[in-house]
Amino acid sequence: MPIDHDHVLSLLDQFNIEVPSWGFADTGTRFGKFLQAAAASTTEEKLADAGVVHRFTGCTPSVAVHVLWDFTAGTDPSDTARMAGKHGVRIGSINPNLFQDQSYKFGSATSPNPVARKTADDHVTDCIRIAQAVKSDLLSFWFADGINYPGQDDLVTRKRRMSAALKKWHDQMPGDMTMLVEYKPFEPAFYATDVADWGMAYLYSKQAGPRTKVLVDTGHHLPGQNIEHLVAFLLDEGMLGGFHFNDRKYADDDLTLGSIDPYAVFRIFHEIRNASEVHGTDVSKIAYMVDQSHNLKPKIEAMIQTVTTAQELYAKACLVDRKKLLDAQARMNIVDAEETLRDAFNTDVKPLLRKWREKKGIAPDPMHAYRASGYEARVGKERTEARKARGESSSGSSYA
Ligand code: RM4
Ligand code: MN
Ligand code: MN
Repeated sequence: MPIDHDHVLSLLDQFNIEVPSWGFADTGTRFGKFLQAAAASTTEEKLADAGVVHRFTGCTPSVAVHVLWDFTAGTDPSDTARMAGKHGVRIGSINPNLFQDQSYKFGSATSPNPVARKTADDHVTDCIRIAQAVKSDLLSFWFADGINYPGQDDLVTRKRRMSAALKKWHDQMPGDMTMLVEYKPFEPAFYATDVADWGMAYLYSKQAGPRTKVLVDTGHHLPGQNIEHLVAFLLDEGMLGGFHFNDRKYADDDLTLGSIDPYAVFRIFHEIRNASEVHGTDVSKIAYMVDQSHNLKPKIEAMIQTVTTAQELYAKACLVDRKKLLDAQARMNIVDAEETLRDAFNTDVKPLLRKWREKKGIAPDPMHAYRASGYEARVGKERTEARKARGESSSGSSYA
């Protein structure tokens, strides 16, 4: 079947990806950080870098922010929104920080310590206020809550505490705000994590209220999990809120998307297109976000690579011949059905993407154009000077 270019081009128009502010800062592992001269230290620098990614890729109009790392207490959050606008982007999801305060040693929402629960509650109230001030309609929760040893705390009591907290926060949100619940099987809790998998996230979300959905971070699964299957399942239940894109080989590695298994990412996109085109599911509200930690690659290059890879794999999924697939499935011809997917996956979509960029008036090869701009070398010099002037050696604090 000939490729319907216009159809894919218009689907690409609707495919926006949110980049995380923390992806531009110096990060590392618990063994150490390797500093990059061009890494962003300040919120303004992170927003400027996000603006650069948007300028060269044309599909990252919003930036996810982490409340503790990107907003300063006592300052007006709408200043940050204005700053984003100045750099050609807007503030996207608001990520509360429920894991760094000392009071969270035994958890936040699920802690046996009422002081910790109150601190978490106050923080979420602040986050809702910040979201309103910056005109964001997405609150994205990730909990480090859990226990390290069997018997450390009562699992059912913790479940009830989580449920009650999420319900309260759901009801506290203005009517046009949605909250996302992210899950993760381990780390930092080593024995039992309170929101450990998509089943728990689904149930907590369901109980919290209709404006709560599940967030699938592709790195947050135990080895062997069939992610596209749970994506299809959540979509059909109207419970898929969004993604944190990254790739991994072993654990929550936060590598660039598609670096390890691009076919797996393609299969996720295939299920999304399938839900829309075969089952009529509304997929327009899915929040596509990147959650990566670029500790070795240059930050902006890693982000451009991720975003263009996501576009390529999404375009390939748009090319799956659904009629042919349905027909092969009806004939119970496994080989034909599978080949329909492989044909799309193996199609070279680079010319299509060049065409899309041409239409948008941006350079056909974003990485090449970015490198030619000399941005990294320039800000590398400027930021090193600025850090020196502030008496800092690295780009400041973040979790990794
Ligand atoms: C987690 C998770 C969250 C992120 C935290 C800091 O592993 O992926 O999305 O906000 O890290
Ligand atoms: Mn994540
Ligand atoms: Mn993670």
